[in-house]
Parts: sequence; structure tokens; C-alpha cells
Amino acid sequence: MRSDDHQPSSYERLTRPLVREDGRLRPASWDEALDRAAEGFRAGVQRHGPDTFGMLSCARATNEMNFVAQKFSRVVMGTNNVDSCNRTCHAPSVAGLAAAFGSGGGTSSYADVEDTDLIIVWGGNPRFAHPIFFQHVLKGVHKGARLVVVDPRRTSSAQWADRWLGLNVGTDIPLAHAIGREIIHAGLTNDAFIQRATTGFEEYRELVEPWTPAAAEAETGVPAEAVRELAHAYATAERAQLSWTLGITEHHNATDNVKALINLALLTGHVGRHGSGLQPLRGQNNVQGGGDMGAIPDRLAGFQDILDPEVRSRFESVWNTTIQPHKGKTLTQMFEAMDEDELKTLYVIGENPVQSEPETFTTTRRLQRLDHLVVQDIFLTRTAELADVVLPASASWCESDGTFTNSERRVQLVRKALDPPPGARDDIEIMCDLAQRLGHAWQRPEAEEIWDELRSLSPIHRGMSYRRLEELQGIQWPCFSEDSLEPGYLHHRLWSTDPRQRGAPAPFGIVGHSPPVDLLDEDYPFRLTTGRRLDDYNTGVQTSGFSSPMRRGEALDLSPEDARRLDIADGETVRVASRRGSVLVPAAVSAQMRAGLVFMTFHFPDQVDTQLLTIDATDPDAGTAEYKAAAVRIEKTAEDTAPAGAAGHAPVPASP
Ligand SMILES: Nc1nc2c(c(=O)[nH]1)N[C@H]1C(S)=C(S)[C@@H](COP(=O)(O)OP(=O)(O)OC[C@H]3O[C@@H](n4cnc5c(=O)[nH]c(N)nc54)[C@H](O)[C@@H]3O)O[C@H]1N2
Ligand SMILES: Nc1nc2c(c(=O)[nH]1)N[C@H]1C(S)=C(S)[C@@H](COP(=O)(O)OP(=O)(O)OC[C@H]3O[C@@H](n4cnc5c(=O)[nH]c(N)nc54)[C@H](O)[C@@H]3O)O[C@H]1N2
Ligand SMILES: [Mo]
Repeated sequence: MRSDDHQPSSYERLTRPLVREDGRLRPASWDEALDRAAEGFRAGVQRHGPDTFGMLSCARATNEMNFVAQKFSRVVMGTNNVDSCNRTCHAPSVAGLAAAFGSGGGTSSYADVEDTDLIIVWGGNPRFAHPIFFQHVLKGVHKGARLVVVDPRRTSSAQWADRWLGLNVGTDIPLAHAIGREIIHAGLTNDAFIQRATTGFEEYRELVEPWTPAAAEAETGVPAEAVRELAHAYATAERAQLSWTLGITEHHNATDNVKALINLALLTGHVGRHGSGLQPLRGQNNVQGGGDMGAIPDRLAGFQDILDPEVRSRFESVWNTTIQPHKGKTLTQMFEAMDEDELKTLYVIGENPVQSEPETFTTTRRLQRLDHLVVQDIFLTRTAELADVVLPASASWCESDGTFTNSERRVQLVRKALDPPPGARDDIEIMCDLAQRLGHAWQRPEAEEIWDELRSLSPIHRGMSYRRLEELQGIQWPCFSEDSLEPGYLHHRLWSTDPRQRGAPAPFGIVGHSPPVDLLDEDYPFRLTTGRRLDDYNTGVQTSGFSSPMRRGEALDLSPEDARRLDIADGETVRVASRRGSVLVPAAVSAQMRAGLVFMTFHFPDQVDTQLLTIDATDPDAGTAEYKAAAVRIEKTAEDTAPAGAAGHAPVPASP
């Protein structure tokens, strides 16, 4: 039996609510914890207004949970300040695709990837991070497609490719522009498509003119011959798929990066057809769905514009409320607003910003300034350790009914497979309990009732009843009615010869090169890029509680040349310092790395806090941080690192 004041370790499922008293978290009854949580929110709104409340919604939870979460923010709290880790991830893809095509979803399906002639994986490592998608890539390759990988590291995905282009971090725009220029100079553009379906071609032609293959080689490190070869391969392929991930989006100019890639599809017409398209691979298991449900500050469910009065009024009549007629704050803006005292209360559901945001000290300081922080999670995260109230959720993906939406916009039904740990409550039930305490008679609805409400409000989901989702084993949006199915790829309209059917043309993105903010110099001569390994997940909360002989904990990957030059042996502990902080970490000499480049994950914050090194320079359009480019130096040291993967962790640092 546990004693009453049992404090869960960080890797033990939470089963009892916790409340802060005299600076410490202590166990509490559900009633006490819910009262405290609701009272803090109520007082915050009363004193400072609804827009000083913010919510982070869980991109791992179901569509239904995300729909209720954004409704809680908009109806119960009266604000559009709701967002999720999409901001740290693919918000630039959504912004870039929406600017070109009017909607932010990836344009193709996995089936298109199996049925194509060329697959380009740009700034992504799907062999590790999207293994299911990678299976489809390999099927495509088996059927004869060529695979090209564009990545500073010779990743595990690159090892399967016909060609790897190893570019310098943050030089994607020069590379894309040089490919575009070569396509134009070689006369390989799809002129009919450009003329009918795009705007801005002349301006684009002038923009890319300086980026000769030689100029691109000097900036990107990719040989001019490889630039030419990829340009010809892409332009002459019958069908071609261009996929990207965080190597493109985690930069201070990420939306521009995305636009530079979209330009290549506009030049060649590789979009809107079976086998040809643009596909950002979304990250968390339901980050696509969370956004589609409206758990973002600028869109209501179904990607409907919050600024459109007609859209708002449809939601208002169903919800019997008034929705604020302006965009809410993004996750990035919420954190900035904490410094200005413009955000006072925060409700975090299944996110761990203390470890996922750049510059740990800044994030911690900002959260500590809040009047009221409520964290609802399945584990006691570092973010939860700072909370006033911690609510133990049970609705992890295998413990609830509902739907998820994957990277190809496919909505899939799941059924509860496991009972939650005793004591924990379902995410949706907790929100209903809070809503009741805040004066709204919300009864906990069945998942299907929530879904049917969503379908009544979101045209792109209208035809997806649970019955149909079950029968068809998933349906891709858009699905406008119960007796129709749309093709699995988007924007076929662009190929229509009838201008009315074709709709708005896609503008070329006129975007210039802007190197990483954290400059390399004599003191900080190495480019650190951060990302993922196969066996571990994001901030480690969900994957650190088990041990496996395969897992080695955090390591600094560096090239054999640099290891020799600095006299660093494999496994030796080194100090890595950026302009913001420093960590100790074992070195791993890796043939995947090019000279001058080093790599770490952020999966082992108890062993090595990578976010002490990262920079919070963010993309102005999307708010995503430049996790992919820090400047660091590497020093030999006699000190040793903490053991890898140990349970329990050091207290959150107070200040540098
Ligand atoms: N095993 C595992 N799978 C995961 C996750 C996990 O933590 N573990 N997390 C999930 C989430 S949330 C996400 S968002 C996805 C992310 O999936 P990915 O984006 O594929 O993963 P990363 O390793 O972060 O980054 C991809 C690649 O970007 C490259 N890169 C770095 N800088 C640049 C650059 O300037 N230009 C280019 N072209 N490339 C660059 C890196 O070398 C790296 O190989 O993975 C999801 N899947
Ligand atoms: N340096 C660096 N930093 C990065 C990145 C990088 O590449 N480099 N990538 C960024 C990216 S792409 C992402 S997506 C973020 C991820 O950042 P976060 O989303 O903050 O990190 P996760 O570890 O995925 O946190 C997931 C949390 O959700 C909880 N959880 C899981 N399921 C449920 C549920 O059903 N209900 C509730 N209530 N909680 C649940 C887990 O216990 C865990 O605490 O990190 C970003 N940070
Ligand atoms: Mo992500």
C-alpha cells in the first residue's frame, strides 16, 4: 500500500491529483484539486480579462479531446488563446501550404508515394521518425522510384537513398533556388501549368537568377553537379513527391523555407495529381488532428478562418456563445506574453514545454511568473513540477475511444484497449468537471457525440460518421457527405482548364536567403543541430521509464575528422557550450556527420539538458524556434556525465 503522501517518481503514472502548498506539491482529493484549478482560472479572468488565459492542448490525444479543449478555451474561458506543439513543429508547413493553396494539409497520400518516379525527402529522417511512411517509401523504391535525401547528416534514411545531398544547415533556400534556376535555364518548366495555375513567375525568375549551381555550391556545400542532376531529375520525372520535415521547419525563416520548396512544385506541376505532391510529415500522432479540430489560435474546426464573421456565427449558434473576433495567441506568443504580464493563467494538457521549448531558463522563469498554472498529464513532467495544480489524466491513446488523424489526413477510429490506472480521470471528463465549476452545465459526452457535433460544424469532416470510419477503416479529409469520397490527393482543381473550377492560382513564394541567427565564429565554431533517434520520443517522458540494451542515452555525434583534430575519443565526455549555456555529454564519433557539424537529441533531459544550448529565435509567421541551428564550441574536460536513463531527475534550475 502507498502511504498518503506518496510522491510519484517522474516515470510512474500519475494516479492522484497534486496541489501546491508552502511551495511543495502534495496529494489532494479530486474535489479539492478541481476547485483549486477552477478558482485560479476564474480569478484570473475576473481580474485581468479572458485573454490573459492560455491553453496548450495535447497533440497525442484524440480529435474528440482536442475539440473539447478548444471549446473549453473559447466558450468557458472566452479566449482564442489555444495552441499546441504544432507550433514547435509544422506550423510553418501549414502557413506555407495555406499561402500557396489556401489550405495547410499535405497534398498527397501514402499511396501516391508508392506510385511515383522520384521521392525527395528533404530535411527529414523518416527511417527513424516516420517508420510507417518510410515503409511506403521503400515500396515505391521497390517499384522503381528513385529516392533522394537532402540532409546535413548522412542519416539512416540517406543510407537507403540513390543520392544524398549533404548541405550546410540553414542553406535550404539557396539550394532550392539553384534547383529552380537550373530548371528554368534548361527549359524544363511546365509552362502551361505555370500560366494557368500560378502567379508571380517573372518575379521568381529574377529572384533565383543569382543562384547559379556554382553560387549554390559555395553557400550550401552541395556540388554544382548534384544541384543540376536533382533539378533535371525532378523536372523530367513523370510523377514526383517532395516530402519535408523539421530540417525545413525548425528555423527562424521556416515558412520561407517551405515556400522555397513549394516553388519547385509550381515550376514543374508536381502537385494535384496521383503520384505527384507535397507532403510535410507531421510529428506527434495527432498533431494534424489537433489543428483540424481548431486547437489553434487562428482557425476554428475544419481549418475555418476565425476572422470570418459567417464562420464564427455558425459556431456561436451551436455553442450559444460569442467567439472573440480576433486571433488568439500562439504558443510562442503566450510564452512571450508571460514576460509582459499579459498572460497570467495557463492550462497545459499533455505538453512538456519546460523541456521542449528552447532556452530552459527562459521557459522556467516565464512559467514561474504565472499566477496560476494547471498541468494535466499522465506523468509528473518537469512542467508539472512547476504547477499549482496537477491533474492525473487517463486518456492516453490506448485508454480511450475516439479518432486520430494522420499525416495523409486520414481519420481513423480507435477503441479503448486498456483500463487506465485507478485514480486517474479521462481528459474530457476533467474538462467537463472544470467547466461545471466555472458555470457551464457540461455533462461528459460520449466520444461519438463530440464527433457528431464537430461534423455538423466542419464541412471537410461531414461525411465521416463513426459507422463509415469503421467500415472503410479510415477516411481522408475532405469528405463532404456520407455518400461521397474525394481522391486521396488535394488540389486537382489546379489542372482544370475551366478558370471557375480552377479557383485561386498559387503564388510563387518570393523569399530570400537568411542564414541561421546564431552565427558561427572563432568562439563558437561548430553548428549544432538537434533531432531524433529511433528508440526515444521527444522530451523522454513517455520513453525514459524502461531500459533496453539498444539505448545509449544522450550523445554528441561528431565527425571522425573533428574527433581526430580535437583529440576526442568515442565515449569521452566533452563540454558543449553555446552562447546561452553548457552541458556535459559523451561524444559519439559518427560517419554520418560532416566536419563542423554536431548533433544531439533532446530525449534525455535528466542526463543532458539540450535546451540549455538551443536558441529561441523564431519564425515570424509561424512562431517555430530555430532548434536546428545553434552555434557551439566543444571542449575536452576531465568531468564526467550523469548516468544515462536513470529514473528521477535533478530539480528544475532556478536561473543561470
Ligand atoms: N523515434 C521518434 N520518432 C518521432 C519522434 C521522436 O521523438 N522519436 N518525434 C515525432 C515528432 S514530434 C516529429 S515533429 C517528427 C520529426 O521528424 P524529423 O523531422 O524527421 O526528425 P528530426 O530528427 O528532428 O529532423 C530531421 C532531419 O533534419 C535534418 N536537418 C537539420 N538541419 C537541417 C537543415 O538546415 N536543412 C535540412 N535540409 N535538414 C536539416 C537533421 O539532420 C535530421 O536528420 O518525428 C516524430 N517521430
Ligand atoms: N531541441 C529540440 N527541441 C524540440 C524539438 C527538436 O527537434 N529539437 N522538436 C520540437 C517538436 S517537433 C515537438 S512536437 C516538441 C514536443 O514537445 P512536447 O509535446 O512538449 O513533448 P512530449 O515529450 O511529446 O510531451 C508529451 C506529453 O504529453 C503527455 N501525454 C501523452 N498522452 C497524453 C494524454 O492522452 N493526455 C494527457 N493529458 N497527457 C498526455 C506525456 O506524458 C508528455 O508529458 O518538442 C520540440 N522541441
Ligand atoms: Mo513535432
